[in-house]
Amino acid sequence: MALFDNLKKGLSRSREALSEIFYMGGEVDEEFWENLEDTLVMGDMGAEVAMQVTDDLREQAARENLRTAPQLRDALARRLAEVFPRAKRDPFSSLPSCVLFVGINGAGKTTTVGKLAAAYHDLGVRCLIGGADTFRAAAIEQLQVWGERAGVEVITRERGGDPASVCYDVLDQAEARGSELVLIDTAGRLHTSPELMRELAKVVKVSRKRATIPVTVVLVIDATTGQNGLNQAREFNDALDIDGLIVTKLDGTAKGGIAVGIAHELNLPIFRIGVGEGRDDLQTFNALEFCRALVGETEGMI
Ligand SMILES: Nc1nc2c(ncn2[C@@H]2O[C@H](COP(=O)(O)OP(=O)(O)OP(=O)(O)O)[C@@H](O)[C@H]2O)c(=O)[nH]1
Ligand SMILES: [Mg+2]
Repeated sequence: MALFDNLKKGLSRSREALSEIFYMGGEVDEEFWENLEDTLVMGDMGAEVAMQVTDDLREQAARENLRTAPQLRDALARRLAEVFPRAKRDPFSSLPSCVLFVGINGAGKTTTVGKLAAAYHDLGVRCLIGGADTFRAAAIEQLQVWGERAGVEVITRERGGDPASVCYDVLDQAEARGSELVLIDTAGRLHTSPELMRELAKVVKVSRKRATIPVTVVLVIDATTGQNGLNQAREFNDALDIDGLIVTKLDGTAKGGIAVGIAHELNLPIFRIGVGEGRDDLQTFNALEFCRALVGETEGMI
């Protein structure tokens, strides 16, 4: 399946609501614009983005005489795509690079590390996985399974080990081996726990200090958490100064619009998106493609 089809399939539930307003059967009238704004708000994009985008699109529609559903859809997708800040540097392809994955429990950190390791190993990049989730024994095993699947070595410590020390070891090893891409998994934690956030801040600090290669901190967010994802992102960003995002579980959620809301609110780039549990279900983020999949592009008149 082509990447775009895969993304479209994944976002089908998010798209349903938006699609409906393009099939009202009536005019592009006041009600249409109100419906559009409401639908964007309901789609987890946030009130500010919804208002701004609707106002801009309304002006554009008047100026350019846009009246058909395909024209309006296209303009909407383009306008929404502008909301996303562009990544200045992609930490997975600008090598050498060390990336720390942080986020709440179950967001998809370990899976994302596994998918990336598999993809870049296949491309011939010398990868190394660091297991700084020493909190659960199962976490180390899960990462090792991914490491075997990807053909990439995992460096970790026994359960209960200090996560910052793991990072130190991993970066030592990476340097000794000339690893090009170092992917470090951390333990999930609630953004509301100051103690655990301090521990993570230490992990980041130690890694930045030890590393001789650029260190990027990536927040992994589960799209299905909707607005709560936005709160998590704010707290993690305040505590750690996040460099960018990976949004997971965009397959089958009706809350895909949260990606727009978070990227806008925190002004952070999205590096990758997760669209399934398998090793190939991770895609490079393309704002326009994403917004087209979100808005839909079927034929039809309003
Ligand atoms: N459908 C879907 N499931 C995903 C995706 N990414 C991860 N998952 C699933 O989400 C669950 C949690 O993923 P993990 O990678 O273990 O999450 P984590 O952030 O490492 O969790 P903790 O280590 O407990 O904090 C697993 O069942 C994954 O298969 C995705 O993009 N789509
Ligand atoms: Mg994990």
